[in-house]
Amino acid sequence: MDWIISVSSAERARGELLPETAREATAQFRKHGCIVLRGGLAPGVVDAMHQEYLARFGGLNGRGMQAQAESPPPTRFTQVGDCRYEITLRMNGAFGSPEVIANPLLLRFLMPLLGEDLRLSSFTSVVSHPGAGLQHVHRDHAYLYNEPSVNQVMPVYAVNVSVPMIDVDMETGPTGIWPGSHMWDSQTELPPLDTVTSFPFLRGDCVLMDYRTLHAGLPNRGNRIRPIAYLVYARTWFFDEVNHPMRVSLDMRMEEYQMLPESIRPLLTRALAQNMRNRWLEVDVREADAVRRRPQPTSSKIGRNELCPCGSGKKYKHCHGQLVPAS
Ligand SMILES: O=C(O)CCC(=O)C(=O)O
Repeated sequence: MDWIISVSSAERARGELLPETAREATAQFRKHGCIVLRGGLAPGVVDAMHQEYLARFGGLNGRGMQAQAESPPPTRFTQVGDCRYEITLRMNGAFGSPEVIANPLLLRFLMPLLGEDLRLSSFTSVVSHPGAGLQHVHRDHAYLYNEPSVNQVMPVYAVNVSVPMIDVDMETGPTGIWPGSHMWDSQTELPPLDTVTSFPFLRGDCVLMDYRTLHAGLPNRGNRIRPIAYLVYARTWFFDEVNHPMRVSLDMRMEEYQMLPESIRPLLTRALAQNMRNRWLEVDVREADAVRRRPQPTSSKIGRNELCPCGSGKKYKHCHGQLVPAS
């Protein structure tokens, strides 16, 4: 397959593809709406992500995931298929490493496609548990314009980077992809399932997909839990308002944001904005609480020297509070 591009350890160490590799990868991405950068991440980085995943969520079986997804918001879990769950990842530990969220090789590849000022739009994981069925075939986002002629020439506006945290063989179920579907005229017509392209994912793969490319999680017929991390990068003007309605799409605390190198903070401004919004909610809750605790007046009696409540501007004693002489 011409869209699986091998990344050498020298390119990885330099944090940049060789110019001819980058040219080839960009051409394939534009044509197919997807590529694999095989070896894009070092095995140690991916293994650390998997360890972090296990430490946080390894104790949850399918039923535990289901209960989390059904609990009232806020929750970081959403069901996205049968025995398949999407989880917003808190960006700390291995999931907060600049090597993962702001990987130089990936960013240098993405900048010509999305602009130098691209933004991280979401960071989640989709996990399929043994027994997961075939997911519905979908695009991550609808076309921005309905006119087919526009979509044909519309450049990419968001890229989903999947990072499998384990080697995913065909039994465990990788993601099936329909190359070229980002440019199809109709966005309602779904292709026959037997036209899907699928292949095992390896640790270290970065599977890049145009947000318009059709794909579906394949069934998990094995006995391993299969977590894949998803980093979505977008043009500055594109905001995804469909995929994370009941949860945050980026979860990074202020102290973690402030520890990031200055140079990558612009990439993460949306994490900062979501964090700020949470802080305002906390302020709202604190203020409402303070009002509730404030001592309430015990009597509604009006003092004689206070303004009359009728709005006349006179003192109460000279207005409605005048003493009526005893007859
Ligand atoms: O589980 C997978 O392989 C794909 C998941 C996915 O595309 C989604 O949930 O949007």
